[in-house]
Amino acid sequence: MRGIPIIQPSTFNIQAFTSRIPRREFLCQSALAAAAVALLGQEAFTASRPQRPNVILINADDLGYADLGCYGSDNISTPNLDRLAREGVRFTDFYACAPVCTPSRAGLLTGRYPIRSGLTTVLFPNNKVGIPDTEITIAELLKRQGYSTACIGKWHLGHLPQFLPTRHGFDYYYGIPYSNDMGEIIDGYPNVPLMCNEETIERPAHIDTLTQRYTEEAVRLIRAHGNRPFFIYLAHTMPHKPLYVNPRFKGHSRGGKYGDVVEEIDWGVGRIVQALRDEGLQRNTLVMFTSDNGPVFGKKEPGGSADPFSGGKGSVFEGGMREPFIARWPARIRPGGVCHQPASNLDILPTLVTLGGGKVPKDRGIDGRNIAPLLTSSARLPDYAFFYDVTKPGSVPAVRFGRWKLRMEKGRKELEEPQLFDLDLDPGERRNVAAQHPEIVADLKKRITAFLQSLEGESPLLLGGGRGRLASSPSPTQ
Ligand SMILES: [Ca+2]
Repeated sequence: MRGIPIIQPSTFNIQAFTSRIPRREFLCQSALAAAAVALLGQEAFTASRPQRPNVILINADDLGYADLGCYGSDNISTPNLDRLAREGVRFTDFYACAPVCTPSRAGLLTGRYPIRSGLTTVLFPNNKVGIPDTEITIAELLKRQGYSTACIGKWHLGHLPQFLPTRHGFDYYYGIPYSNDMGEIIDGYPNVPLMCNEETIERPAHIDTLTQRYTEEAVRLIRAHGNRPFFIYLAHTMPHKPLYVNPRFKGHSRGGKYGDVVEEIDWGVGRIVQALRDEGLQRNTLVMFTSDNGPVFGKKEPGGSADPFSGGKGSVFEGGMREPFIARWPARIRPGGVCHQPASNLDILPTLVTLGGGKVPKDRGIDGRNIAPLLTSSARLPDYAFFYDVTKPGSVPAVRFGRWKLRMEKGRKELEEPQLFDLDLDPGERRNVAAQHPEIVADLKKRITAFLQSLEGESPLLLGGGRGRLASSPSPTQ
């Protein structure tokens, strides 16, 4: 690990790893070795479920809808992601469930709107809260089906031990526990820890090489695969600001510094796909790529693009929550598909759990649905309502059903009259057509009311709800 001193030694809580740490400086390598043992599998994988895929779920941070070549970027070159899309399916109407990091990731990993888990606002290093034990993550559900599980990258669902990935279904963790801007600058980097399992192994994390190191960790785990299926959740730290550029990629892109960091992520995707190919795993590995929320536009630093949408990170305009989503799985997904049906990162849990041979929990509200038919065929699923940024009790800022979007708020302020947009004709949400379609407005309002009623009795809000706390936070960004 580049000879950087280890700041905060402690012991792993994961029993499988505890006896395998000979020396502190080899912490991560030995944890990797232990993870490799886990991936090799102590229990024989029964051949009764041969079609269950390995899964690599890549989640970028603050990547805009239009920041990839296959989503229209003309100055950022992403040949590996473009190829992933050509060889799989690309969604045009895919949403993150929230426009900022923590709630979006909570929704992704639990399949539930953030208000259900209480993870409704961005967590900061001084927060003492995190993902509740009562939540069930994708990793926990896949683990029950015999999967080996690893989380690489930004977690952001609580940095205290009881909230870390290793306590929520992941056999292995390597990454930063919150955003890369959350700390004073030391030695040129924000004072953010890089962790391996529950140890800090580098502080401040040298952010400029994290994309590369995350990629190499994923590749090492792939190479250590055994007979058990695996799930790797790779949550890149970039292109969340402050942007740090790997020297290898400096000046790489026509899209400037921002383009450089996106192109490095793309390079990493290529490395991972190549590793799958080398190991003979590419046919039955489902690789998914998306982002947690929309772009931050450049003032001090260049930012991404959400064209043709309005708004960016933090907004319930489409630009804040509409994201790229690509899925490639040669065994089941035919190449070259483009899906226009709305879907969201809440759907990933039910989809993966079903493909993994499990069942979604029945004892709680799961808001996503299994979208495997959209991945593996040209079928349409029945339309259903997607609610934007469900993080406040008693209201939602917007809902989408089919082509229609009803917005109840603008800039976090409740509108006197809701506004209706036809996203097929007006993706930039510039023409309010509520007056022309009162029946659609009424129908969508009814859906909101029914949805809010269905949430009654849900878990109490962990963080107090709303964004007031976020707005008053002294930390630099979300
Ligand atoms: Ca983010």
